Amino acid sequence: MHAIRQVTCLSVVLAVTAAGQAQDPWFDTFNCYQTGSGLIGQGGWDGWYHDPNANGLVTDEQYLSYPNSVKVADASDLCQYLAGYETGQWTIRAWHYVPAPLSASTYFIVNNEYDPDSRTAQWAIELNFRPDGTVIDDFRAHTPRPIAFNGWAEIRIEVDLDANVQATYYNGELVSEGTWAVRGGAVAIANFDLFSNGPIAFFDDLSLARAGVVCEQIKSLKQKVNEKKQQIKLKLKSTMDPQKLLHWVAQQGCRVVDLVTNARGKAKATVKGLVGHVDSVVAECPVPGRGCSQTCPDKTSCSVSGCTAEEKPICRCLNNEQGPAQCRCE
Ligand SMILES: [Ca+2]
Repeated sequence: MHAIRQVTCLSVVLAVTAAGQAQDPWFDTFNCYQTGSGLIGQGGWDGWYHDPNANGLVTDEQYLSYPNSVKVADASDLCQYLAGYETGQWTIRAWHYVPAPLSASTYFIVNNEYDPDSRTAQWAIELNFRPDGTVIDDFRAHTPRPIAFNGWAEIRIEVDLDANVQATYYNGELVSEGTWAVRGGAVAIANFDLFSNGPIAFFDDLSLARAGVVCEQIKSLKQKVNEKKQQIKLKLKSTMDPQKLLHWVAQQGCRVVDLVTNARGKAKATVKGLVGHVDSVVAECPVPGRGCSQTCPDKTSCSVSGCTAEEKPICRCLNNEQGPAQCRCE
């Protein structure tokens, strides 16, 4: 079967701030770890203060994106350090599955300070999923929201580090608003902590991406599979602004292919060494500082002399896709 799953704007691999300081939006689908393995030591995950007994399990028992999620239970206290997030507006997103009933609390935590070597930390967010069936913000005035048991629900936290404020949503409903570094300390996003006080919960598709960017859509995606050559040819058209470059990620299992749409919004790629089909195509959001810092007037008026009969004038970004745009022959 040749199938393509729905395109979603989920992840960004690299962004550059307007000031030029690199900050890498981050995501983890847990799909590329061996099912049944412990998460500590993979993908930058560690136990709280390097505790090896704080592990969680990569599992296919539940998942949002195929085939894995991570299961927290017992003493799980999984950390992902996130250095360098000190400015800008960000969206933290985690998908969460809580089997009913809860015997004790299970948590999603974000630290604004975290140093496992000096064993110091400060807490910005502590979402507390409680046995009474509600989720609350442990640090701020909040509205308790009902836990969406036995299904996937979105945790979304909109953080403005420049203004030191946040808004936390669960399953589409506002839980709390207020100061980000509410207990003091650095105004930063420093660590994700998946913590259980005993009961089972699952996390999938965790991401940290720039806020306020709108993903473009795929107009069409074709894939031609050559079983004999074990290769897939992909052809993608997007509805993107033709002046912007946009990256797409095609995934088959753990193989990832980066597709960069050109100024006409198209991309092609040949994926070798594969059989079957591409599992999914994910669009990265266009982000400030990436793509053309200046644009050609428009794609029809982009003109340059010296193009051969086979070539057309096309608008391209310079300097590794971060500089100004220029019309050239391709
Ligand atoms: Ca997954």
